[in-house]
Amino acid sequence: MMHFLTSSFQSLATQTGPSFWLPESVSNFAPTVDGDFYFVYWVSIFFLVLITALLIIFMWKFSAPEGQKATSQNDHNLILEIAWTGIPVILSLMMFWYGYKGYVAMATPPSNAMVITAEAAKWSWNFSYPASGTVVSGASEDFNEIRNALRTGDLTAEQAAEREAKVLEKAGLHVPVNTPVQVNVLAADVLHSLFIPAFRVKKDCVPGRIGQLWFEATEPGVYSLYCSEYCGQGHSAMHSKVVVHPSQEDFDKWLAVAASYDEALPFPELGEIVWKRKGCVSCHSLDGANKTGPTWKGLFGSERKYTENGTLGSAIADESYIEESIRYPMKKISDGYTGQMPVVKLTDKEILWVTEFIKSLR
Ligand code: HEC
Ligand SMILES: [Cu+2]
Repeated sequence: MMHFLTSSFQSLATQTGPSFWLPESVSNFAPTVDGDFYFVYWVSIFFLVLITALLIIFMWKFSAPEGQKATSQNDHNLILEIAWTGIPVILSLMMFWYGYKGYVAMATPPSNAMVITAEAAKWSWNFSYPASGTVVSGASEDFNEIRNALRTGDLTAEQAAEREAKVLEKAGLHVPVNTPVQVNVLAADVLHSLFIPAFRVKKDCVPGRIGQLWFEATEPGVYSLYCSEYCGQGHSAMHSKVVVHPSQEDFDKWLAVAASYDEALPFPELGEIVWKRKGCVSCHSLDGANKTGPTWKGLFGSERKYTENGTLGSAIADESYIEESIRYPMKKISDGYTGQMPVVKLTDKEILWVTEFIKSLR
């Protein structure tokens, strides 16, 4: 009977498109999670209706004329009491059992899963593919720009989709379809949480701890991914996309492109790509506006005041000052800022390009 119940609730949930309550349902876990949801949902509706209806009927049926004292003929009914204790206990245990079984399945990634690391930092994602050493940006900033332009009418839906597709050529979380994927989740600074609604998976990113989630995407497409733990000023902008590729070959092709820099470009342009891809964009502006970190406009060659080990100092922002600021962000803290810059591991080349980019903003 239990099996019959779950499978009938699951069949309610087998559609892959979004439903009234839930988004698209496109992972191995989605049908079971949705089945559990609808089970709890219909049990709640059933009792809400039953209890409310009885309440109203009894109020009407047993009301006495004004002034008459209330009397009760029945103060005890064994069968009724067993029923209203036993049925809820059985229902709660069923809910616990389905939840527990689902939790165990979600907490144990298969050993043949493809491993990806997702690192959350204020306020963007980085995805790395250890098998190939590739790091790819979550590109929150680009997606936000597109979203805002769509809202203000500067882009049509079609143009926005085109721009988004362009960003996704290099950014976002990419996975092949029908392949178990294990995502190790890290946090560079504060609590974040990785949430992919269409897959029904979510995992908190806790600094100093390696969390895990896994899934198998069942339908090629592009789905939302975002942070679901309030993590400060830029929290609502911390969203990205999951791209499910129709085949392993298609995914491999993407990975080769995403990993590469077009090194024929001028250094400042490569530096601008690093600024976006490695998340510097969320704290450093190019237009003179100070965000969480100082703007890069006019930074190069200017005199910087800072605190190092509690003592004040100053220096001209030259190549070595910039390199040190990137490699050891907590060493010299610029005046007017707090030590909020994460250690972002850049290659020597990337540091060179970023430096040239900052130079070009003089
Ligand atoms: C979470 C916000 C944040 C991110 C992301 C971030 N920074 Fe910073 N950055 C800061 C803050 C805050 C400071 C000033 C405090 C300090 O000196 O550490 C700073 C300072 C700097 C400085 C020194 C500027 C000065 O005035 O002394 C450089 C250079 C720099 N960051 C480069 C980078 C690069 C390159 C990246 C991307 C790989 C990056 N930052 C990512 C917040 C951030
Ligand atoms: Cu966050």
